[in-house]
Amino acid sequence: MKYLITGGAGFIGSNLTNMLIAQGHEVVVVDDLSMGKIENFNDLSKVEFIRGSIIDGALMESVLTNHQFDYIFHLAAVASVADSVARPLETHEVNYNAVLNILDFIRKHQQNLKRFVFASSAAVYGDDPELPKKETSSIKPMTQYAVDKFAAERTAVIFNNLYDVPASAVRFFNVYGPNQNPESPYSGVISILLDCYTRNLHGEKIGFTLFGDGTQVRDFIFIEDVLHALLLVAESENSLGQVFNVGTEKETDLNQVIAELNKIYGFKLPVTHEAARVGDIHRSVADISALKSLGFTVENTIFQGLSKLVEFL
Ligand code: NAD
Ligand code: UD2
Repeated sequence: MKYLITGGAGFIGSNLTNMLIAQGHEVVVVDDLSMGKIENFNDLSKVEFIRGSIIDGALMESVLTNHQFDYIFHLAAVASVADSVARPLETHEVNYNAVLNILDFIRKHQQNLKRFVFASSAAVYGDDPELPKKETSSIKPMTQYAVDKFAAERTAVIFNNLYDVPASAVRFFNVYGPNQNPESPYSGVISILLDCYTRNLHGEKIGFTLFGDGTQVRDFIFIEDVLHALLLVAESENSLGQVFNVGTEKETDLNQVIAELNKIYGFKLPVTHEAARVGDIHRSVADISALKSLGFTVENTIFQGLSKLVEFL
């Protein structure tokens, strides 16, 4: 099969690319390397890598006219909520306008596509007290990031319904695993934490900055489970035109994550507290009944996932 993965050099995209390549598929990646890294690929010689931005319409049109894809995973985005708060206009260009453009090229040029899968986010639900979040829960975006993710997933569904572009969307909760770039201050909290532990192990005295009191709750899902969910959604007939939460249905607060990592590493990480981030959500946990109806099961608890990740590093 032939796959296009936008954002394929990033965290989720590179894990997906490496898995598909290992299974013998052809993969084309478009990534501007703003967050992703070439080194994330296990074997660059097997990837058709195109360095460029998804907001470059001419580039995307040429990619979508020169290849016929079986599956497209659209993962490229300004992927951080905090980054989107700092750069709302750029976020909108990348996270919404580029998606509309790509869907329109797909409508014109990709007649044999089996599925376009759009990476949306749990951020669309906002901080509404109703938990767990179902796909039918109220949508209360609190940032430009969340507004654009919701708009783009609706556009994907509309292109499915009006123009027969086969499309589905997934709302990721908090994904963690190898290749999550810890260098950006906006990276996922688990990758930042692991970077702090590793640097302390190597003799640096690095403290972790905890925004808020650590009682914020997330539904952390390990990358292996996410890849499984992505393939299920892409390949299932019943997922056509639908949106799926991708989480574990388990709540973990940051204090628990730090306590577990202190146990795994065998020392106590120094922590300093700062005010909660603007736009931060206090509690987030998924209802994944819809994903389970496609045959999904969660294989890794947060503690199994963290142990595997620490071993991998
Ligand atoms: P990531 O930042 O590691 O990956 C995104 C990739 O997109 C990067 O490689 C980056 O270089 C690339 N990119 C950014 N702007 C681009 C542009 N204009 N043109 C081409 N490439 C561009 O993030 P990730 O965690 O792998 O997230 C993948 C997708 O999943 C994103 O759409 C993100 O919003 C969504 N998501 C992730 C999480 C999570 O927990 N990681 C949660 C919810 C949603
Ligand atoms: C994640 C996704 C985001 C969006 C959202 C959906 C990442 C990087 N971002 O945002 O794309 O889809 O989920 O709800 O996965 N924190 C600290 N110290 C740090 C870094 C973070 O205390 O150095 C806190 C942060 O304030 C937040 C929590 O950790 O309360 C999780 O932060 P995050 O950036 O990992 O993820 P989140 O949920 O903001």
